[in-house]
Amino acid sequence: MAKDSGDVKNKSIWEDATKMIEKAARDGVETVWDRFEQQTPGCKFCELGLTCKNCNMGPCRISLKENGKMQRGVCGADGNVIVARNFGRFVAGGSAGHSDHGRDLIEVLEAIVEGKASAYTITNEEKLYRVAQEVGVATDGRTKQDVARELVDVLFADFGSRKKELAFMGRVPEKRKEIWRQLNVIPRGVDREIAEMMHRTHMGCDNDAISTMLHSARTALADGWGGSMIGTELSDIIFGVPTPAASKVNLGVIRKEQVNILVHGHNPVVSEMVLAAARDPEMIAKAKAAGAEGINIGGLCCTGNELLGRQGIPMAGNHLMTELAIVTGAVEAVVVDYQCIMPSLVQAAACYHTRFITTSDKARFTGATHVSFDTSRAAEQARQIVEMSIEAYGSRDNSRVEIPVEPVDIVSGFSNEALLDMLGGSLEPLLEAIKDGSIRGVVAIVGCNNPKFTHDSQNVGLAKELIKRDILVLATGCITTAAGKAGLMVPAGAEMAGPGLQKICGALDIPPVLHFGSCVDNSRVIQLCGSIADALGVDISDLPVWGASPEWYSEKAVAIGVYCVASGIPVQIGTPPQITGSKLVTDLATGGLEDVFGASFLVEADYRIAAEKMDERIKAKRKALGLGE
Ligand code: XCC
Ligand code: SF4
Repeated sequence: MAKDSGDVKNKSIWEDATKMIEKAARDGVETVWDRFEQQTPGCKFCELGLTCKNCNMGPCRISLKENGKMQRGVCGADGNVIVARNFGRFVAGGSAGHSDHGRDLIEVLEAIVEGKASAYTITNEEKLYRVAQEVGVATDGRTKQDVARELVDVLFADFGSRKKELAFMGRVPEKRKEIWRQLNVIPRGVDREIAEMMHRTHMGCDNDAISTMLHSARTALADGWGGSMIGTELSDIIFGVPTPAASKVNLGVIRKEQVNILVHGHNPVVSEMVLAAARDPEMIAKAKAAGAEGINIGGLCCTGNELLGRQGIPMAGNHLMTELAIVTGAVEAVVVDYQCIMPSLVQAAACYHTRFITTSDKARFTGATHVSFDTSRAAEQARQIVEMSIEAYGSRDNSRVEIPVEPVDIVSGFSNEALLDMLGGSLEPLLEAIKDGSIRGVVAIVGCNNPKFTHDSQNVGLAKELIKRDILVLATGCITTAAGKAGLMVPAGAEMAGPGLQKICGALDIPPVLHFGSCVDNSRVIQLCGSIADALGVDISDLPVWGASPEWYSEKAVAIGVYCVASGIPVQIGTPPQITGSKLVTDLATGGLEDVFGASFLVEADYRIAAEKMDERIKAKRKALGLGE
């Protein structure tokens, strides 16, 4: 993992990245790799999770005493308790991020129903009715307005304290629910579980590491089967269900002769409007009057994934590419909503003519241009943003522009609905392929980059290693860009797959790595696993499936990992979270959870070894199900 940071090839596997890292150095732009070096080595106590700042008798830090006994904090908390509390708050942070995003979509749907958001509409009525029925909203003979209004109420209630379980619990296989019942971790309310985690981890509350860890599971489940699932489903209802479409990926999607606007963050509510404004003939005419050939919208991170999946916009890059996209010198504006937006983008943008435009009052950046986005004025504000970008085009210095590569092809837009469609309306052909071993297993690789690894080396390495073994890969979050750049997201990418997967990809004309959306869309993955388990009459933990996040960095990634494990899906991660100071907690996460949830974490920094270990378990699970190889 540690590497000679002097060699640019150790920073990223991509040519577009390394060329822009070199240009950044020439242009005097500091990058994430520079700062990573300044911050290395990290604080040992923090790495181990053994620091506590939860009260003002501290801060405290724990080390092993000479006799091997753990020291205690001023209050008496030992290392196990401190590690579990820190981890619990980490999970709560991630769950809060996804779930608040989900809540924002309920508010948009409510505004649509109330006639207060004229720029938005219910695009997919069929899904509205289907989801409403699932959560117990009567639909017979009712207008879509009526149904949507009640759906809004049901989903808002999911955030509160009056329910015994969340609305989407009907999607959980009964066997899994029984496990949760026994452990008392059925999620009741999204905000409730998050708030309870903050409460439990206050000094003098939950002082039993295992108890805190179990509530981490409940909190994460409220994210996966609650907040994130609401985010996914309502985005589909409002903006449309993703369907397969061709697009392009890498920094080459930035066009020298166009006004380039990059959308970044997570929530499609703003970026969909910016895209609509950029397609407005009046705006295009203005761009032409300013000397450009047109307006180009490119995606970064998960807002990019949302728009790529539904609207087919090209994808400029993932997490560690966001600064480098600006370094091309050809970006007029970066328009952001929230999450994973490096504060450094303000400084990077200031080195060029680039406007850095924030839109969420929850995510303000000192030095940014802020447009306080209001869904009742969405169209007007989106046009304002596009106009600012056109204006910025006038001050672009083309002698500083360098677009390092040509873009490559990608097919995106898979969703459970699209998958079912391709399979002819039933999961049966997929189950058959799993049963006969053409598809030996399914792994969902979940986004993120982390400068602790050579950028995308693990993401791409793991995906390739898995498809070679006839394991279908579903990609969400930042790995989508990586897999796309590696040629794994076009049907021709199946050449790199094993013979079984190759055959299936050929028959369905699909890539071996399917673009499954943004990070909230891991809700699609758990739902799919639930459906497969139900169809086979087994528990999710019996399936030959895995989650993986080799280059994870964020609190949200840990929330996803925990809800996957608690749902019975084991998860590989490339680096451990800050828990290794507690043997109790570490053993639980990497083994003990197996007895509780039928799944646990595998920490493995080398994708080759990770793939081997994942394959071993897939073999064992297939055998237990009576399936051949
Ligand atoms: Fe963020 Fe979602 Fe991770 Fe990418 S993948 S770095 S969380 S943008 Ni979700
Ligand atoms: Fe120290 Fe306990 Fe306060 Fe944490 S809660 S800072 S361990 S005294």
